[in-house]
Amino acid sequence: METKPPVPRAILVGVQLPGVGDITHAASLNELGRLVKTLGYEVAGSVSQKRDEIGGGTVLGKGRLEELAAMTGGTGMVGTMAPARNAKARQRFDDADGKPRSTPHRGPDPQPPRGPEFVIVDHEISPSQARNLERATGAQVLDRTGVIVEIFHRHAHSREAKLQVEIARLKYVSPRLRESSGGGGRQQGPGAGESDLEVDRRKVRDRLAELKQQLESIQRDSDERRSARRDQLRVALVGYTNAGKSSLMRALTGSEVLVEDKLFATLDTTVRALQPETRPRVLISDTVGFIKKLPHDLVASFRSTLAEALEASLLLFVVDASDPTYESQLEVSRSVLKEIGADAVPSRVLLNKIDRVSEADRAELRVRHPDAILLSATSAQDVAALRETIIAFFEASMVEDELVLPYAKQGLLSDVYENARVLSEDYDATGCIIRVRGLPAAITRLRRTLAG
Ligand SMILES: Nc1nc2c(ncn2[C@@H]2O[C@H](COP(=O)(O)OP(=O)(O)OP(=O)(O)O)[C@@H](O)[C@H]2O)c(=O)[nH]1
Ligand SMILES: [Mg+2]
Repeated sequence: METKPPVPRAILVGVQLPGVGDITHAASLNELGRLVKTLGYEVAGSVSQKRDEIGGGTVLGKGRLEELAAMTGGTGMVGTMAPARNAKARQRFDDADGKPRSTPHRGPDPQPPRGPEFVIVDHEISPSQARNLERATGAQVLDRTGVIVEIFHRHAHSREAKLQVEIARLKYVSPRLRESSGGGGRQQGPGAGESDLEVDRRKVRDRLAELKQQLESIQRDSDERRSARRDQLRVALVGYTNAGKSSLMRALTGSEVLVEDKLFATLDTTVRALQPETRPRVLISDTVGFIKKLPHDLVASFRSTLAEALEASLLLFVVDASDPTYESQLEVSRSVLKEIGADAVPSRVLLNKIDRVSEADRAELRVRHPDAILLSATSAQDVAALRETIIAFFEASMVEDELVLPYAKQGLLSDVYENARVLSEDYDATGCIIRVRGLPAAITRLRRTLAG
């Protein structure tokens, strides 16, 4: 028999605040469910309540809290008499009769029946609210930020992304550190006089400083790489998570980037040349996706990953047009880009996954977004048309000019071919006279290299 660990189960908790419509509220909970599934948990149910604010000790009112506790097998009580969660030897209760299902400390139970182990709140909650909810439900409590940070943690591949996520994670975890339950708190030796909690916090601070230093040195390298690409033709695919950025990246560049029906499949920026290659070539970058209520620290830490987008000449805003909340996704993407200062870059909206949209809805999309491009990443024809649009965009800002390549510098000819389109080559006494078409900045740089 297979001995796979059981899939953890989670109950979602949402509070519908004044001004938030039913559809938006439901979509947000639905998205939280997808995030939770991305973590590998099963969604076992949800509890939601209309309230004026998220404030208050337990997020939910008393009645809803009891309802939630009944689902997880908790006591529903927050008082200090209620047992705080203890991950290893937690007492589990049957949903129906409230009796313990297994006696703790009796060794592994082969198939212990269990209630959902996680309660996941669709808002950012305070450490004390989390603690109270844990007491009442007997489950481990995470909020939306915690889930996103955890997904980022699992999906980060490059060293830069890993460092960025580790920083965001420590910033998230440190205020949630609490006095470890195991005894005294005071200790001997270095750091004597500090409580365990103070020691933990100091370790976190030291680690954060160390990580930031490492990140800065990596970022210096990638800044250099980026500035070397500055006068190249660059397009960044940006937009909401799962919109199809990586699918378009694959289709446009023939690269094997990861495409998955998961939120935050991509965390690292990938840069590849548009295929079939153009002269000068166009570089496309695939970027990390955005999401509603993206934790601020993550936005800040991904600023450098998104610097790629900032320096692009053209942003392609990818939107999943088959998603009923696509308008708000577009809004979120715009506001994140504004936050990182990329709102001045020329952009085009790509309404993707149009193959899933009915003819009537397509007509409406065209009316609402007359400047947008309707397409499907799965259609070769649509992708070819997008390629033409990209080329035309750059073509419009290109100029024709003449460069002189002295005979002594023939080695630089490949540099010219890389960065501009060569229209003709003529030879005279001074060297090679090359007529080129390219971006003004690229031509200026080439002229400087050839003369210097
Ligand atoms: N039907 C249809 N599905 C698509 C289209 N484009 C992408 N998908 C699917 O949508 C899912 C997400 O696609 P990705 O390309 O990974 O999306 P992404 O924007 O890179 O997502 P993240 O990296 O998570 O931010 C995958 O299951 C794709 O196969 C499309 O035009 N039509
Ligand atoms: Mg992706």
